Amino acid sequence: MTDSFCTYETAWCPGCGNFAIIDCLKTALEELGKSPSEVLVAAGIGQAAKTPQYINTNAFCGLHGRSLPAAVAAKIANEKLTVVVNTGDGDSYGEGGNHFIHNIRRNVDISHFVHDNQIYGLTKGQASPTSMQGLITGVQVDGNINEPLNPVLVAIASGAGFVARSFSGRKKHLIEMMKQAINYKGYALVDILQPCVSFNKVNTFGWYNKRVYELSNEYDTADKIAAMNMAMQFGDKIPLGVIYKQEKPVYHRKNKVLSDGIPLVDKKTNPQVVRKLLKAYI
Ligand SMILES: Cc1ncc(C[n+]2csc(CCOP(=O)(O)OP(=O)(O)O)c2C)c(N)n1
Ligand code: SF4
Repeated sequence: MTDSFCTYETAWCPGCGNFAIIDCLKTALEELGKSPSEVLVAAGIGQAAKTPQYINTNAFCGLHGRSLPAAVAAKIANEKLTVVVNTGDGDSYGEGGNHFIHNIRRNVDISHFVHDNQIYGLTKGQASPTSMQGLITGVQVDGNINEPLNPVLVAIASGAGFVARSFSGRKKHLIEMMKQAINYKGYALVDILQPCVSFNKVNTFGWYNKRVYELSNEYDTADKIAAMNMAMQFGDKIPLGVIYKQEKPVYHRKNKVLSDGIPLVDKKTNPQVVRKLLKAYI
């Protein structure tokens, strides 16, 4: 890996899965031949959401759960930008859960990399939407009573065209998933299993490592029902890989104004039309 995307000192705990994920992101971008100015990394709030601060690209750090609206807006304005959202399971599936579902329907061409440590790391270990039932935390002292959300299943059921899972402990696999997601034309989710060494003492590196396995080349990524069954496998065995893939029309081709291929930022605006519009509101 070269250092075109830089290496910064971080505030993450030693041993956190975030280190491997950011390394993989930099490698994936480099291997795809991207330069820092061509890329936007967006995030909400959390430990994973600090990623844009530790990588040399354009960055957006926004409100909790609001990384997707900003990311899709940036992509709509400038189709040439490679837009990657890197944020946590709480931020993406909890606070940002509504955006998660509805941006799948829009199918803007962005990649969404969720650092899924099954806990709220930044706020010191409360249960997140993907926390296992029974998980004891500082707040859920008798164990988490809620059932976990299955983000991979939700994404497939909501109509996402590219849905994958990887693990921060399998860097080669993760780089490949990131590259495929970035190259996919449309909304692409990679749910990335990641240990939080400080606050999730159950779903550790060893816990994931014992369970994960990579899908074989024979697995048919186009079969939606098979993909939903595969997505439901999350226990003693956890499949990694592209779980579902289907080509779909992207937002830019569906939208009349954008479908001419000229990025919004490069379009010429007629000042007379703008003046008329403004006058209508005065
Ligand atoms: C609207 C709102 N609710 C709650 C918080 C508090 N908060 C900040 S980060 C966070 C959890 C982040 O968890 P996750 O997205 O899983 O990321 P991690 O820190 O584990 O990487 C919470 C609950 C907040 N800042 N804003
Ligand atoms: S609290 Fe957890 S998620 Fe946050 S930096 Fe430490 S190990 Fe990583």
